[in-house]
Amino acid sequence: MTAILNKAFGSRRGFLKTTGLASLATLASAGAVKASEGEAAPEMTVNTVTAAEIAKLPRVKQKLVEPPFLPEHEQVVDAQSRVIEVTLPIIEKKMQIDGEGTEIWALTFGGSVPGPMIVAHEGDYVEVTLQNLPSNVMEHNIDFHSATGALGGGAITKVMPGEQVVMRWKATKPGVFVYHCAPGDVMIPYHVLHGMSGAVMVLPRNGLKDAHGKPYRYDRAYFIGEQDYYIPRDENGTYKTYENAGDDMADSLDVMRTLIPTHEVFNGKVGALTGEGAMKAKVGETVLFIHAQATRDTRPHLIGGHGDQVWEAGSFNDKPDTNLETWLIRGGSAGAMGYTFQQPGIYAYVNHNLIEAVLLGATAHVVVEGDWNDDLMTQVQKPGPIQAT
Ligand SMILES: [Cu+2]
Repeated sequence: MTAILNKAFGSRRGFLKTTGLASLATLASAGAVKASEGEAAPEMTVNTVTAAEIAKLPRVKQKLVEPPFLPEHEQVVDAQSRVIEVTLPIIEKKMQIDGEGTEIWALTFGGSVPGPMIVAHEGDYVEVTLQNLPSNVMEHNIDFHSATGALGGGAITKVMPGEQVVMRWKATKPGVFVYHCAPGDVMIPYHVLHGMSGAVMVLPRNGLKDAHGKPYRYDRAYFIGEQDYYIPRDENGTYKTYENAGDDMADSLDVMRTLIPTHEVFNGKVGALTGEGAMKAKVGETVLFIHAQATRDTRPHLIGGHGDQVWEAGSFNDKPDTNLETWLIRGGSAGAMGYTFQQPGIYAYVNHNLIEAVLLGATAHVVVEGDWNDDLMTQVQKPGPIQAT
């Protein structure tokens, strides 16, 4: 782990300077960096000028909502940076993850898997109040891939049950990004594979641009968080249940080591985004789909549609790819795809590893209303007996 940190931060010394005193203690407690190697404790440096300037910025309270929905936001804003305030409660809760009643003690940001989307604009500050509810049993933190320094904030946000911490990061890079819990060592995969990830969208201040550099606006946006689960089975092959959060630790780490998920789902459970939960759109509307997977590669595909504009790796500074049939979301990243619907009907939005889509659960639906376009497709002849030609 120390070697990994050295690589990431150039040197251990540089890393410690970056993260400051508080994180030294938290990292030492996680066993990642030993605090007793003779180095003086680094001093916390506070840029008072910047702090004073930030204090004068307008503040916006963003009410987070359960995915697939996004919080209310503007696509285009003026040059004035804002401080976006969000409160993110951590909730450990038992959840059913399929139609057969399979359960997991999920570890969640905001009570949902994935955690809620946070939306900001480039140059804004995001001020996060992270609350570890008193009813929880585990220590948690948050690593924002959109943030710079201190393990994405993981080093300065460790909170025990009953505690809260407030941290602020500057949105310097426009794009879509994963955030996740990363409390150290085996707890990192354990927490993330129990649901503890979400996403951030940092929009350019003047909004998105398409592949030709023209303004690109969406009528709706949805957040699809894909989650792999590794549920332990008993000797009869039945999925096991546990009394408390964390009780499945040893068993589930054993299943994770196989790298074979028992479930691969969108938004927490099999069928979360089908039927009542299906996403909705109208013919002619442009819909932005943000797709995140915190650990595993996935390959979204809209059956019957296309990826008109695809920011596959998630950076809005990059020119989007166009007219893709399937795109890749690297494990540990988020990507965005915009599509203008041309036909009504029920579209399946899937992970095009079809085993994962159909057998493991990675399928969503988009119900689209509007008029059918015969020019784009029509059934020339109904099914009937084969005729001689
Ligand atoms: Cu956690």
